[in-house]
Amino acid sequence: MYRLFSWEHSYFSGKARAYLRFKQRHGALGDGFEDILATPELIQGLLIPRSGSGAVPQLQTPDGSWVQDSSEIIDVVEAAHPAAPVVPDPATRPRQMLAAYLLELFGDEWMVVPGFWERWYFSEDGRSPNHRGFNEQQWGAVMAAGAPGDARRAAGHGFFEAAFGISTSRSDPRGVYAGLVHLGCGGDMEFAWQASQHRILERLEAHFSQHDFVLGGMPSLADYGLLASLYAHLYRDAVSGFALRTHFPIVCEWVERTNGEGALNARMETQKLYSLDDDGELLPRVATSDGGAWLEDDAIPETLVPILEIFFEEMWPVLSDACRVLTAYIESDAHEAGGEVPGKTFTATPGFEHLQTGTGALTHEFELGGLKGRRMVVPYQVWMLQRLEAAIERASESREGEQSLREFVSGFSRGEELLELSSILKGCRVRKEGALLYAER
Ligand SMILES: N[C@@H](CCC(=O)N[C@@H](CS)C(=O)NCC(=O)O)C(=O)O
Repeated sequence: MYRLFSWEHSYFSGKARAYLRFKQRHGALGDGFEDILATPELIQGLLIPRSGSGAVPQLQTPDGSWVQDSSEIIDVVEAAHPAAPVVPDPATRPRQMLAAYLLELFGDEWMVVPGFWERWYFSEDGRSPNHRGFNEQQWGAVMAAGAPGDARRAAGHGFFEAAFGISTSRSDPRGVYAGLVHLGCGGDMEFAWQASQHRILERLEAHFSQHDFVLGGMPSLADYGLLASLYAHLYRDAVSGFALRTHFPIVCEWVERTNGEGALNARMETQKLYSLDDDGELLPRVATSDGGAWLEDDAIPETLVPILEIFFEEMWPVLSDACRVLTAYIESDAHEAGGEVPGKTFTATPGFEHLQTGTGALTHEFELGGLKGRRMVVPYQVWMLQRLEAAIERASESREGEQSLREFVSGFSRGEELLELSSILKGCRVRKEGALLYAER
């Protein structure tokens, strides 16, 4: 059996868990998986010694090896269990493949900023509405699992002060509050990120009004990437959860469907809807849209295009500039050939703060909603682009595949640059070993 070590309130845990539930529901995960609450005792005594990192989610495979980062978890499980695939085959569905990887990247590494911000903004002193109590409870439920309720809540409360200095979040940002600044979500920029998120949600509401999942009637990698932001932060957290349910009820229904729990009304791809035949007997039919499948002929749903447009408008310029900045750093004397580069996303990586904060060599200017900000370069995003590059190469092995992709991306702002990924990544390729990333050069 697989073991997933996760938290209910963790961004990337929601993505990995929903994906594993999908494979399990389809009988495509061998003996299945156990979802294990990653308490501090397990993190200190098991995860860190075995995998070198305390981040969640982490997956222990039946042979005892450890896998981390939700995308690598999905890659490893897809390779071991190819039935009920979540990644469209690049050879036969190149456009859907591209959309799936792009929206995974967008959900994981762009929507993370406003999702992360909403959790901590509405937990600050003096904010109204305020979900600090709920947030203390959900963190305390991990930190003091099994203790009485008041002790769990107190554990969350104490941790927020000790680790994040929550009462001085504006004057002396630490922990998560420092992370938001590193990600370019400090000062004026925070409302630009919120506006970006609202625009995405409006377009998702329109899309899910027509299709039950991103690519039709069956989930794909894109749904799990988007769920990272949508589940733990925007759906579960109290203030954002109220707003999501109130303004974007169809997106909420998709969250329940994709999360795969408490979803009877929302319907799942393994569920049947019934009507009655002439004899009053139950007559089953597929419960999800589009005949319960991805659209045929590698079609991209019309309502998905406006969402991809936001990726190309907002995120792609930042990603391509980040590649340029990382390349310059790797070529500089500050970097030792083949040495480590910063890792995960939420804050600057310990040991790399001087590079990833302020005007350090691994920071760059970016634009959002007409405002200019500064943020850190996140080499993990380069690793994600390398996965996309490999899939584009497979899709481009045939002339038709290459042409189909070219026509598709040419409809987006700077879209054709994606077909030049190899030259963009040439100077900044990274190698991933568990939690750590190393430059190839
Ligand atoms: N890119 C990773 C991110 C993992 C991650 O950053 N996890 C967060 C919680 S969602 C975490 O564990 N942070 C605490 C830590 O890194 O020790 C993924 O896709 O899984």
